[in-house]
Amino acid sequence: MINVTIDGIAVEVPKDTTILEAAKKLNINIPTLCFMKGINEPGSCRVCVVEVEGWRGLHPACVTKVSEGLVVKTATSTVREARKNILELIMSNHNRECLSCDRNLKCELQTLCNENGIDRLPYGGKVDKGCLDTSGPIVRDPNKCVLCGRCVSVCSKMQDVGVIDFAYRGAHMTVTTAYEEGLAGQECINCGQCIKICPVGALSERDDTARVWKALENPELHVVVQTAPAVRVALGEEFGYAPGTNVEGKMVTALRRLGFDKIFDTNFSADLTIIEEGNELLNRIKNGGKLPLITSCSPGWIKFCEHNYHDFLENLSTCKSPQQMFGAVAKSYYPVKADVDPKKVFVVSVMPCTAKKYEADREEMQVDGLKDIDAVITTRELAKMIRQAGIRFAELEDGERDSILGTYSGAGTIFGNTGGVMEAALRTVADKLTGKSLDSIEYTAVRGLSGIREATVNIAGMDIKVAVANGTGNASKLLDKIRAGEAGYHFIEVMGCEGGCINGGGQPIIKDKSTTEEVKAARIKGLYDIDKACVTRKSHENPEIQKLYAEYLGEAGAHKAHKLLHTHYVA
Ligand code: HC1
Ligand code: SF4
Repeated sequence: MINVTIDGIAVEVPKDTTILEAAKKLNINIPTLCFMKGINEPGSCRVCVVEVEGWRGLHPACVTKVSEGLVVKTATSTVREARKNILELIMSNHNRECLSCDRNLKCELQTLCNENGIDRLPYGGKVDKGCLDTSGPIVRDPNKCVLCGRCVSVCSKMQDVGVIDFAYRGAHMTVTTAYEEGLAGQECINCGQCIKICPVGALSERDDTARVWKALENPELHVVVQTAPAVRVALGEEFGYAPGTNVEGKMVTALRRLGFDKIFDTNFSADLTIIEEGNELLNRIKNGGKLPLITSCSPGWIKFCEHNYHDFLENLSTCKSPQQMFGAVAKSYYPVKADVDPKKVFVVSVMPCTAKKYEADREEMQVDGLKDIDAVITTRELAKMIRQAGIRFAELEDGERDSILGTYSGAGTIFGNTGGVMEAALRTVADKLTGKSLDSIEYTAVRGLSGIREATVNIAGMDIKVAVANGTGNASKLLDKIRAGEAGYHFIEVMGCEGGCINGGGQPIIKDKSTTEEVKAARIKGLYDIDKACVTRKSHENPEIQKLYAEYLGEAGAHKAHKLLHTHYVA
């Protein structure tokens, strides 16, 4: 152990601890900007500089390791003045449209300026580092970029994509794409993890709220909405609730107040996905089909696979994602039952995911010329609409979802957690294989937050080997092992974002990034708690799903189901 003194307080820390970590142990907050533990640790922005007794100059606390007897001062006048100068220089190269910025009040740079005595901006402010990129669902504003490099690291190291990087030198340095093309023309998977890690408003999602308002105000349209599993345990954060709080009831009332004709649920179509995907898995196992079967509900993952793992395209389940399945039944089965013109049904999705905007616009995602989904907004955009409508969210009564696409099981709910799709599928497959309604339904081996999880599940005497990978970076590792013949499975779940949809690129921004893991865990717990409280916890026992098959679809995988609910992929 090493003894150090920080701001006059002695502390003992293990070897290789940084000054930043040692200070944290003493509850001393050294401000940071570029630093993101385990993801981006370049020590480049210099916001975290401190004084060390006997050492010349100032030193970045995030990368300087402690040594025996070190005496550190984190807030001397020299340190405070240096931090202020650094922040003033960063602000001089930053488009200061704070009042109208998407990140206003959640901007780390704004907080740093507030907390470090910036009350005037002595230098410039007009920045011209490139054009706004609005080519796809991920919007990039180079003039707000502060060159911290966090997005570059997330995209390359965590997601294994690497479509953005530093270019040019000195004052001309920018973060950009190859040939400075729009992100939509690149191999960007639209996961939005760069948005979430950006400390300022340089990255955001395309705002589709105007299209939704317009549809809501069009008396000719019948506007229905679905909300993804993970939205209900995160939306509350936008209104002051703790992460993981289930605000489904208030969300339903808010959606009704906004003017949606029907409030439905993606959890319902997640149950539908399980019927189709479970059937596909059993067929592939029994009939010698392509294994492992790999889940296909995460559009970021699908695009990643199409770009980088062509040899696994046949392994992907042909099932559309729950978002798309919902749209397909909302424009076929629902109009028949509700006696409305399918051409007048406008389907809005509220998703925790930015890639769902891309998925909805894929050419294959339509049936008989009707797009499954007409508009996708993120959890953040829904919060924006609620605020714009002057709705006081906390004061709302709980509302009930509508029939006939609104009832769900616990299995459909846990889709939003990494491992959830796998567990939901196993609940149904186990009942099908044994011909019984099993009581033991919690497959805890596939739960958790570790990047890759593997298990062998014995069902009706058959060993089913499964694996779960969350985040495309972890998916790469798993698929590389399979390619090298070092691993083999029957069924794999892949989600594009670490933690699954609860951590999607469209979820509320976590202002204090050091709490990210706790926030993820709380949202995960929120979904498992809902699952536990559900009367029906298996997809095939959802009465609205049973009715849909009995009255409209017929058998799983049969002609009608195939036409509406399945798709193909592009090499
Ligand atoms: Fe997801 Fe899914 S779980 S992909 O994370 O399969 O977005 O929540 O809606 O489609 O159901 C997202 C979440 C979501 C789909 C489902
Ligand atoms: Fe990279 Fe994902 Fe951002 Fe695209 S959306 S630039 S893949 S992190």
